[in-house]
Amino acid sequence: MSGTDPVEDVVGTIARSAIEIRQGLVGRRGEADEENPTGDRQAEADVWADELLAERLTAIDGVAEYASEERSEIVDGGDERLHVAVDPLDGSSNLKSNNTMGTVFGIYDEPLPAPGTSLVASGWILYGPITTMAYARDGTVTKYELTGGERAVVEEDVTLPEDPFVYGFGGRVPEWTDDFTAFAREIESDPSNKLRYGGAMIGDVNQVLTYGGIFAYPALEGSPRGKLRLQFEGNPIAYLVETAGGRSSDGDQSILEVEPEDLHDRVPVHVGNAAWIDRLEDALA
Ligand code: FDP
Repeated sequence: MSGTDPVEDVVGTIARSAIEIRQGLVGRRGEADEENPTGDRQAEADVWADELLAERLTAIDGVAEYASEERSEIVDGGDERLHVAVDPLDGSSNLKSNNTMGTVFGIYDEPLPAPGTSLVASGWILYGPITTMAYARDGTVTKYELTGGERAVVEEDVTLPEDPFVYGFGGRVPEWTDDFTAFAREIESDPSNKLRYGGAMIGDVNQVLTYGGIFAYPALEGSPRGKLRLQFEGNPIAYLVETAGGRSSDGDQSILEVEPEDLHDRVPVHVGNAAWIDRLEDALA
């Protein structure tokens, strides 16, 4: 496929495929007999959505590489400019209980693994009661509703609301560090703040984009790099939240500044309103 704007071709293809992915979840809710490269058990739908996106995205003129959380090797698309990293089904452990999930994408202009500073666009699809997309490019975030092959703009120039009040923190509480626990207790102790945690990063980050607040999957005692993957999850959501006027942090610096060593690197993730991420970094310092 070749249009005049390969970034737009990639995003359009993901948006159209998302409708099919959503429909294709029916009948694919079982477990595959495999683990992904970071050791998570894969659902049948993870493997299927990954194969569908790999085939479609590498067929686009302008796509040099396709990489995904669900496969160890990068798929080579030829000598082109864009390097696409995807989490085909984020939160797929929610499939069994029929709860929220998403598809996350980052479009880099450097070979993978690449730092978040080389992202040219990123976004996510949210499979909620309806299917929506949040998309960051050229310094602006747009929200869409996806129906059939179409995408309809519902909000342009999206920014995080000024008065944050939702929070969602992943990882087992006994495994949080003392400093993170102290920060979480401080946020919880304010009666105007509310817990919003659904177990799928995209659902939880979309709460923050909608109402203002913070989402974190922090460093854990037994897992100092946390759980979430830098290329496929940390960078794309950091890029979008920062474009919407928020901040991201690995505990110390913007996630976008983290230099990757391996395609499947993990990173502690904290994203949200700047004032809360500032407080978090002070608490972890
Ligand atoms: P999942 O394993 O279901 O795909 O990175 C994946 C992710 O879900 C995130 O969407 C979610 O925020 C996190 O893992 C949940 O992890 P825990 O099971 O440790 O709570």
